[in-house]
Amino acid sequence: MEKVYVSMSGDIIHHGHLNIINEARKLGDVIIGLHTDEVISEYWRNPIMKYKERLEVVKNIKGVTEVVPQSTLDQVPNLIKIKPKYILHGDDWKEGIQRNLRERVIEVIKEWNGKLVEVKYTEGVSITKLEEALMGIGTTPQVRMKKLKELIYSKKIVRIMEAHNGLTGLIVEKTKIEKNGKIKEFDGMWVSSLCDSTSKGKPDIELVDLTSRLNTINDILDVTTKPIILDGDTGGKIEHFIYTVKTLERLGVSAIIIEDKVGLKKNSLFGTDVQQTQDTIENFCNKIKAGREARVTRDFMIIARIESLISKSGMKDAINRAKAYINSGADGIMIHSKETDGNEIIEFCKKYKEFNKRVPLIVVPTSYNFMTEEELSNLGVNVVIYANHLIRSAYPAMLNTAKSILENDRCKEASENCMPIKEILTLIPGGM
Ligand code: SPV
Ligand code: MG
Repeated sequence: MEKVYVSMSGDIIHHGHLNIINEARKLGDVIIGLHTDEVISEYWRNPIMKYKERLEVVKNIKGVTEVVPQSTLDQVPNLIKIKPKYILHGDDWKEGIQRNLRERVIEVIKEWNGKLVEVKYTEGVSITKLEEALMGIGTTPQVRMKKLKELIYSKKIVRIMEAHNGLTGLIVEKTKIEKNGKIKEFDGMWVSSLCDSTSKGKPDIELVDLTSRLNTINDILDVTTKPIILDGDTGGKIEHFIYTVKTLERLGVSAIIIEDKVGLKKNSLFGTDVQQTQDTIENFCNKIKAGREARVTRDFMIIARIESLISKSGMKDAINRAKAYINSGADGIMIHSKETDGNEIIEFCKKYKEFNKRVPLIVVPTSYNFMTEEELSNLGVNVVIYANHLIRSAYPAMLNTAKSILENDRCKEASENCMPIKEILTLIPGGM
């Protein structure tokens, strides 16, 4: 029998896949190159089922002779090893992100006279559509909450974007691009105190109370499935923080980040231009411990944010605090800096790498914005938060529209920069 190779992720199996396998078995012994978990998370998202589980499913499909791991998105390394006579694939990879992969296959199989057989794409079914349907069904608080930890422990770097209402939540949930053969999207949402307060027209001084913050969170929870990290400001009094943790965990928020400040909190990016007081290490450690004791599951993360570089208390203080907070049970450390050259962040990360006991490291590169995710990941950063970019880009656009109408005594000119009415009417499904 000839060898026939079919590459797949096997995470969501639909009749399109079965059709390809059926065609493949007419030509010989079907060998499935099953994408490893790393491949799937690298080019797409965290797999719903782990490799071992997917292996169980796929090897039991009628007509499958063997399943081998495929540890790159490109099937060529496996093809060189196996040298199958036939390679089967859906004919939908001629364009888009898979085009280069296809060309490489065609080139390499010439060596042993292999043949690429392209099976007609099964209309009306695609994983993207199935995923959208799943998103429509929604998620549960437990499933959503766990996702952040799973992502942190399986992805090179977790990419978080701010959301301050349902609409921005949808942008974070749904925006995808194709780049270098990979699908890129955000992994979750940051409910920033700055953006939540600003969108309510209020200053970022812990004035927007928890009830109001919870309303924002609920609006986002209603229309999304990705994990949420709440900017919890100082966390308030320990006695209050305990209740906050319980409430957030019950709702399915994945993490709260609290900063080691006391008194009237002001935004960190003011730096030393405003009076800000750091908490004592002892008191902040007690807050972390109280939060940990209050939570019901280990899936909910309490992340400690260090403000020493913001308050100019020095690197040594930042390092000491990081060690103390980790020892008190913090599930992650966020180190903040407003320096634009990134040097103090680089120094902190290098020192942090040498810690014996480490927890995930989180950064907010608003000021040192030239640094890429890859650079940060190489420094040992696990989560990058783009903390304010949706509101900062929306506000100038809205302001210009308002000014244009005043300027022109009509809305024709302003309309040119607006999305078409038809598009806004159908942006959110279910309105017709
Ligand atoms: C926020 O987004 O509210 C933050 C991050 O706390 S920063 O504004 O940089 O302090
Ligand atoms: Mg904040």
